[in-house]
Amino acid sequence: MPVNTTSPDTKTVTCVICLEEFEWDGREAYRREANGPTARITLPPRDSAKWAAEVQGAVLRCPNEINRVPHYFPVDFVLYDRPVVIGFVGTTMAGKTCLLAAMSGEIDRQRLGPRGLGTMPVNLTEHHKYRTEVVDPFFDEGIAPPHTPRSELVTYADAVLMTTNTGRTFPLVFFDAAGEQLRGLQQDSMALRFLHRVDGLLFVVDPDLIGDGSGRAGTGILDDPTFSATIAGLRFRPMQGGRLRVPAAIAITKSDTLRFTSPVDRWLSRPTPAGVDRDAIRQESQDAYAFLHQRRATAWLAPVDRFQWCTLHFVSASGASYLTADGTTKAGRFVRPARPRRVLEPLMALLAMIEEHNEHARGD
Ligand SMILES: Nc1nc2c(ncn2[C@@H]2O[C@H](COP(=O)(O)OP(=O)(O)O)[C@@H](O)[C@H]2O)c(=O)[nH]1
Ligand SMILES: [Mg+2]
Ligand SMILES: [Zn+2]
Repeated sequence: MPVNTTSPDTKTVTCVICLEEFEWDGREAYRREANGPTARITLPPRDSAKWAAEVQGAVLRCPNEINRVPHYFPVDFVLYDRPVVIGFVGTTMAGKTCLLAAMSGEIDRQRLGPRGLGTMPVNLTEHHKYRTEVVDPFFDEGIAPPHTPRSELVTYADAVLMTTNTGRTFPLVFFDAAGEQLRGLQQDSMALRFLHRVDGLLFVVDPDLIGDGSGRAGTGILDDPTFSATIAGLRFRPMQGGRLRVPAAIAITKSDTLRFTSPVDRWLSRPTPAGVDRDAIRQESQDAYAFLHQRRATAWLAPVDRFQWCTLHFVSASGASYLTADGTTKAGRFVRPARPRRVLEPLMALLAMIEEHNEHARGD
């Protein structure tokens, strides 16, 4: 871009939908009309008295069209610190979609408030659609989020604008990195942008796939190839002593199925701490490590060896068991409305590690 057309408000911003970085002049924006079409507008200068009113509801158009369809996201997401990007990694049916819906619902219900984190309302159409179509039915009626077979390796899942009690505001963006088709990882531009940009990884472990420690393997499946593919894909990221400097957490999900198993029972019934309880995180990590190790689930423990910082957690997205279709019950629902257990613990641990160790997440 020629220098003389660059406005003093120009800055590099990140699209929260596809993670493309682009230059934004601080002025060009769009406004969604009632029925779809989006009108181009010019925002007044930032120091203008009209700015605050004009910026309400304004969206940016990302220059990176997906399948030739443009996408837009609220200006709010580029007005504060750069986004913190969290990726959910795990095989199909591991429980990623349910865990994400549980976390997103807990965040919307302000359950991070007592822990010093809040959200600012943003009119992100995608978030509202996700909330009304997926999160609310899960919380209100126990309807399982739809299982959607996908062709993409990495997909946008949800974004919120977080505020901390120290006055920081940043977009928190969730991506689903199922990697159901690992083939072509290096050619997929979305997957590459994600691997370059991701600030924290959440590895989702399905205890159903793991044996009970008596030598009987749960399903005979001894690995989650999405873990190894993601770790391999991150090899160009900064390392320290051979370990990746990207914070990671392992969430053993569906822990409601282990609620009578020690030590899972103790963790599931434990009250939520205020803020981040580092001693509790260390103890739970040790317990969860021992739990997986005893069951010879060593492949699922790979992140502990490969990442400089990795915590482990027992969580349940639904807090209740899943009903299998048997003629009387409809497929795709849990016995009760969702009552997630400890789903915010891995997120709190990741955010604390990111804050502490990731230079980028501290803002510009
Ligand atoms: N009991 C129990 N089952 C769960 C839980 N989360 C997921 N499931 C089961 O696992 C299935 C797959 O979950 P899903 O989130 O779609 O997995 P994904 O393919 O990794 O996104 C669901 O349909 C449920 O049957 C949970 O917290 N508790
Ligand atoms: Mg899914
Ligand atoms: Zn984009």
